[in-house]
Amino acid sequence: MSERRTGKEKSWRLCRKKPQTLDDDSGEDEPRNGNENVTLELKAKLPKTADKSSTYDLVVIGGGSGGLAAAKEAVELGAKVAVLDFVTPSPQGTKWGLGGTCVNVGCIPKKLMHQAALLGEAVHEAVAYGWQLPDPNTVQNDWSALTNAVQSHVKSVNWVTRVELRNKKVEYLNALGYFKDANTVVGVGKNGEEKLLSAKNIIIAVGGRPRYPDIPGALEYGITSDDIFSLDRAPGKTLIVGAGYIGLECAGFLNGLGYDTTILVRSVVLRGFDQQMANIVAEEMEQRGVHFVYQAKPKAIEKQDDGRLLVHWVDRDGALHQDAYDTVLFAIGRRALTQELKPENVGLKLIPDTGKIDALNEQTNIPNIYAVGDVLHKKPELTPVAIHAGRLLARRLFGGSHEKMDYTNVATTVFSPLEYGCVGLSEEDAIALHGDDNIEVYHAYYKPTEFFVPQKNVKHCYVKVVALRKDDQKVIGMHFVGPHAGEVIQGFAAAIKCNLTFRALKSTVGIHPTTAEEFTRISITKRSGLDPTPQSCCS
Ligand code: FAD
Ligand code: NA7
Repeated sequence: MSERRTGKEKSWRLCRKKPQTLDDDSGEDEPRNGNENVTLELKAKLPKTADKSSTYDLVVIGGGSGGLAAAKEAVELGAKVAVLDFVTPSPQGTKWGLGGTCVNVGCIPKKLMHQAALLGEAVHEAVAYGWQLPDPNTVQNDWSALTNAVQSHVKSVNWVTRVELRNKKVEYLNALGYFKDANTVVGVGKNGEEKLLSAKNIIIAVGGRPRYPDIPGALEYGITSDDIFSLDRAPGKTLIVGAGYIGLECAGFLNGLGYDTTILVRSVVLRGFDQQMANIVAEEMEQRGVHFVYQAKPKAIEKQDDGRLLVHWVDRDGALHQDAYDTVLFAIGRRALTQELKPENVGLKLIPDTGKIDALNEQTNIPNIYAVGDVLHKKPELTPVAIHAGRLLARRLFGGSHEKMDYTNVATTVFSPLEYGCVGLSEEDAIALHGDDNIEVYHAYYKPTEFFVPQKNVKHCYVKVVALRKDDQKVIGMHFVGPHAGEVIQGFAAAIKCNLTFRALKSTVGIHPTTAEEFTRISITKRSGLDPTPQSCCS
């Protein structure tokens, strides 16, 4: 473990020569595919490193959510830190700047596209509220304007991130890192030039990239979430392969933007999530026009003479089907980028198949090598998880802290058109863990006030609380399908962290009229068999 720095050393750090100037062209901030019109002109530069070798308290491989959080925290605590970040272009040639998945090809562009789709829906609602608009059915989204706007924002975040690293004196290298030995990382720049970085501690924060199925045509013609947010043409009729978090979200916003969208579901929707809630989400999406093909696996993709993609798939009975699409997007899970680190050079153990790292308290089997974020085995693949774990790890390494990351009760939200937020256990996991007799499930359908005037379908607005049956009924899971689910569930996640009981939830006074208050009004147990449908908005 690294020693802590004293206050004296800290002031030395603050006075030492600035480690970097942004004066070497990395070229990584050039416009992406089809976004030559991106207005923000960035002249970002790589730090000029005079030496071919340097020594650090901490080298972080991967400048995404977890790596940057750890690096910034470590530097605040007086450590000398370098971060390597490098994006290998996708098979379709898409690349991006500093900041990792969330900022460039994940949470942020996804939420912006989700918002774009919600606004399209709002146009129709606005008319019911008296807004005088052109016929909403003639209103269309301009894909190129949307991707340009999204990419402009992403570029601005890339830039701010680089400036922040410079200001905080974190040394940044646009280089692909691999292990030479347990204390040496080799950084390979774009031009192939190698730099050695010696480090007392190394954090692996390389995240993952989308997987492709091993079928003919997948790599040539398919795209993934790496490409969709900067696609240089409107996606048109789209097939999404995979019905996990990313597949459903992409299908949701593409359908909302007006594109004919189909999801190929191998087994179930949103595996790992509460299946009753997952099916409500899917049913709601289906009602909006998303097509679901269940129990189907892709077999091949061919390019037709007209440029469209002919997709062949097999159903559960082995029968073959085909249809033509303009875009095929794979969302079949992500691969950890650990093989590229040359783990064999240090004896780093990886989980076979997934390449993930099983690290107790983020420490790998090599004592001075740590890992945070999406590379971790059986940990939630979420940005705030990576950030929190990275920060706590840096505090333990350089700040004398003993606080460990708690990976339980992490809230999340699927940004499907009608969002699904949850925290804690699913109903089935709660039953598996505690037994049916020891679990009480409360549930209710509800009617958001804002849905009445435009006569929006309330059929799928549903809340569920999973509690233990004994004593004050500790709440162990909360599930919400409805508008702004993420905003609703976040505060309840804090309550669960504070050992929320059903009794405390029921004694909480709601805010009326909101959808979050439905959790405070919930009273019908599934066990009772009573109808959970409300008679009025205020019943
Ligand atoms: P990353 O952010 O992936 O960063 C790793 C970085 O390391 C990358 O820049 C990579 O290029 C770089 N790298 C890899 N190998 C090397 C190497 N050898 N040398 C140098 N650099 C390397 N999470 C949420 O919380 N909310 C959401 O709404 C959400 N939506 C998502 C939507 C999509 C479409 C996707 C794909 C993900 C989403 N996520 C969301 C997940 C979130 O993006 C990840 O959990 C998070 O980015 C993980 O952070 P990380 O630091 O582990 O890795
Ligand atoms: P997930 O959540 O692992 O979902 C992957 C989906 O793809 C899931 O429905 C799988 O079906 C399906 N899948 C997996 N392999 C195949 C193949 N070969 N063919 C067809 N379908 C397949 O991954 P995501 O990419 O959606 O999300 C990853 C994380 O990113 C997520 O946890 C968020 O936190 C952010 P299955 O259920 O296995 O049958």
